[in-house]
Amino acid sequence: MANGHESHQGLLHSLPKEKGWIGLPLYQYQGSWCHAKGIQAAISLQNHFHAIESDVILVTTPKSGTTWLKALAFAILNRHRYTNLSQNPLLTHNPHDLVPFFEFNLYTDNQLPNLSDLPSPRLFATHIPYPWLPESIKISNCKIVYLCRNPKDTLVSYWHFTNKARPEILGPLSLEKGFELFCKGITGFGPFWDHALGYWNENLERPQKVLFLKYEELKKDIKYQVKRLAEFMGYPFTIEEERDGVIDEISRLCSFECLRSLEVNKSGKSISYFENQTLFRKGEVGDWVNYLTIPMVEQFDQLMEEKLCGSGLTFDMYPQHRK
Ligand code: PAP
Repeated sequence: MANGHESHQGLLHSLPKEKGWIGLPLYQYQGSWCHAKGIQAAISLQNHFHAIESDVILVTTPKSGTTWLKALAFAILNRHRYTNLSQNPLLTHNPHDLVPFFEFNLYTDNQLPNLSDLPSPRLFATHIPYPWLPESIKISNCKIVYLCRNPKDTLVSYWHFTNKARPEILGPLSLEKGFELFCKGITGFGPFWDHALGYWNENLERPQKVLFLKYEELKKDIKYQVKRLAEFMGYPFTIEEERDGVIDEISRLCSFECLRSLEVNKSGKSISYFENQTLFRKGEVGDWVNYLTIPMVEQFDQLMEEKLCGSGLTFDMYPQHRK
């Protein structure tokens, strides 16, 4: 395990490197692609983080609904503190400011956060692939919630987002180039397939430990998925809460339309230098049909078949009737 600035630089020099999407290089570390700071933070996390049983860890690949999942988990776990909706911090804070990322916030730039005073249950988020998680997260009884999104929409969302974050001097990244990188697995914390399958397989083996959610299923029936999430985290809704419309309230508060309309999400920055408003683009299933060409779709479908064949992991690619 690397330690200190020099050994980190030494480690980076030894790794395969590719030009990333936003101008920062991505390095291939233990099978996954990541920017230099993310690798440093992941190593620091492995060395210093101690999970406790009540922790809840939210995991996603970038652009698969992280902001939504953070809002939902925060609203569910804190619902007794903020019974008056007008006082809910989600109305005045971006979800990324309420649920910290291990790699972008807590362990970035060699910080060693003191997490022992955080109220229980502690809620954290990460894009880190399963093999990079600290042992204490893997072996303790803490809970992992994984949210996945169909890879075509994830790719299109990632492409839009990174183009907004690219320095002007580099000009926009073409969709053809983004498509090529995504298919080669070169995305932040990618390959997408390995990331999703890492958590999918853990979910199959230990469903009490890892909950596997899909963006498209949240879109289809948010109330059912909110109930599922609350039960899994150990905070199920009571019959009275259900009767009083608490699930509806949380679903509405965390919806794309509601979050996007809030002042706090129209300006300012929460993750690194990314503008909050870039986190709320379209929020739909199936937007990829407006971008990918027929040859791209054919190539992608073949790749998806190869990568996911036999795993049991499937995705809805088109919008479905909502409940
Ligand atoms: P991150 O990984 O950088 O945090 P993340 O939140 O995972 O980003 O992804 C943003 C996507 O989720 C955007 O998708 P789009 O580009 O296809 O529009 C964004 O619109 C969508 N999104 C953000 N909040 C919500 C929400 N509350 N409900 C549904 N989709 C959402």
